[in-house]
Amino acid sequence: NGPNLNLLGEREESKYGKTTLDEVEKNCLSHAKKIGIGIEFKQSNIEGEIVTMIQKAKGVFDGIVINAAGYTHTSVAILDALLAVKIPTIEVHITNIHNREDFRKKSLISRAAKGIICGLGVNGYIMALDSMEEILKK
Ligand code: CA2
Repeated sequence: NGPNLNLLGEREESKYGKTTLDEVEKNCLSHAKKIGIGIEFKQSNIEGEIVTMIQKAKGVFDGIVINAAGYTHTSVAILDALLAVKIPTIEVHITNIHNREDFRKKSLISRAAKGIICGLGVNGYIMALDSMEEILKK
């Protein structure tokens, strides 16, 4: 989770919903347990920290689910990190980035993603876990 997602459920509720990031984390942890996968849930407002998280995932995690938030549209560094680690990646967005401002329509990180889930609210994270479990099983 990228910048400002720590504000989830506290501001801009009409756009991003009422669920807090802590609640999204709890829901993901309990769903992961249910489908038999282990996850770590992380957030940073700092681009370089996200790059480091991705680099450190190599050899530790089998998959990455990422909502890079505002960095989705700007970060060559996050794209390069995802391309470098070659870990199956699913991109998630709470909102439909294609029916918002033009600058949100382009995701730089999609090039490294197996698939994208957007516009389905925070339930997109749960769907991404299910899809990741399917991908890893194959
Ligand atoms: O729809 C998404 O999940 C986004 O990744 C959210 C980003 C936005 O820049 C992307 O274009 C689409 C923004 C995350 C900021 O989240 C906030 C939550 C509550 C209050 C303010 C910001």
